[in-house]
Amino acid sequence: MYFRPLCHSDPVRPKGAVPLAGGHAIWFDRAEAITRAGSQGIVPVAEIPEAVLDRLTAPRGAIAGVAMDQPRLMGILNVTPDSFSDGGAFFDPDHAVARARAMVTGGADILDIGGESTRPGADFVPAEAEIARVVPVIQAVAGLAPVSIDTRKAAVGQAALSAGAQVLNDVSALCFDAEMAGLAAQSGAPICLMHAQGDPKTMQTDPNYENVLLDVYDFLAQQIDTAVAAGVRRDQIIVDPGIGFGKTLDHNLTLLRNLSLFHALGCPVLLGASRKRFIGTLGQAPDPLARAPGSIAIALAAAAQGVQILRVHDIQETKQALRLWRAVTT
Ligand code: HH2
Repeated sequence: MYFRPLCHSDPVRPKGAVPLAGGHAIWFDRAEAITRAGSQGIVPVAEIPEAVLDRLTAPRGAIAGVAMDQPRLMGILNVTPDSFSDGGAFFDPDHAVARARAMVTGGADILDIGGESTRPGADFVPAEAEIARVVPVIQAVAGLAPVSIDTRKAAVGQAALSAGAQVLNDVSALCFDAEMAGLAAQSGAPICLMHAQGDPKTMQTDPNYENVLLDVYDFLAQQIDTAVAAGVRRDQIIVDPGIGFGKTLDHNLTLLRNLSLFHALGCPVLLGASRKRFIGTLGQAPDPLARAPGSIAIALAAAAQGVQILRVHDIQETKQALRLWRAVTT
């Protein structure tokens, strides 16, 4: 049985309401009980097994010194020639550093730096080339904010940590490079485990699931166990359902409507939906650069479900929206 907390942010809480993940704004007093046969209805908090309730309510530890008690912003910095929305714009290290500064000034809590596009159809980048792209930028910006390295490769992760990065962001959740779990364990760096079905090159060809929500949940639970078995501390693991990675529009929407389920994994939840294709489709915005309003709508919907880290391109705009959201929810 799975339990999806029904999240509220109303300042008045009923008796028996409990905080979601120890956060300030979101609480719940009921959850939807789910099995693979379907929804089993809504149950009060008292009927949620103690171990599950503990995971749903326990405060999360800080990630690279950033407290996880409210939604935090991870600013995207793609040092690539071919990323789907900003490919080439920050390939020049000087442009990348200027962009990082602007994002920190705009309110980014963490900077996520990547040297390999993982958009659908993207070409593989060898580790040496990826290192050459990201290391100079990490060295230049590591003093501004905690840096996360967006890579599937342990060699790149190692070089990035040596250059001053503090967080590993693995969109393959340890499936691409077997050395990644060991690197996280030995370095003590927090690691984001993201669900993807298939490889970027082919992942959008024919994604299919028995039950997208529960399949993604079970996969993340399994990869948390793999990481913990390799010596990674559970409180240093972040989970991410991987919007757009081997998912149709309906798959993405099902995950987004049910994000709060992932809190039962007991780890901070990260969401990367910014400017992605489904926002263009539903928001009628073919140009990825025109997708900030839709991206912000999704960020607020995720914040309302207690998501702790929002990975976004448009930092200043999202920060403003979150400030206003908080002002009327607390
Ligand atoms: N999405 C992208 C890359 N890295 N990491 C996490 N944890 N979650 C995500 O959703 C995620 C990610 C793809 O987006 P982007 O970096 O904007 O583009 P590209 O892969 O083309 O560089």
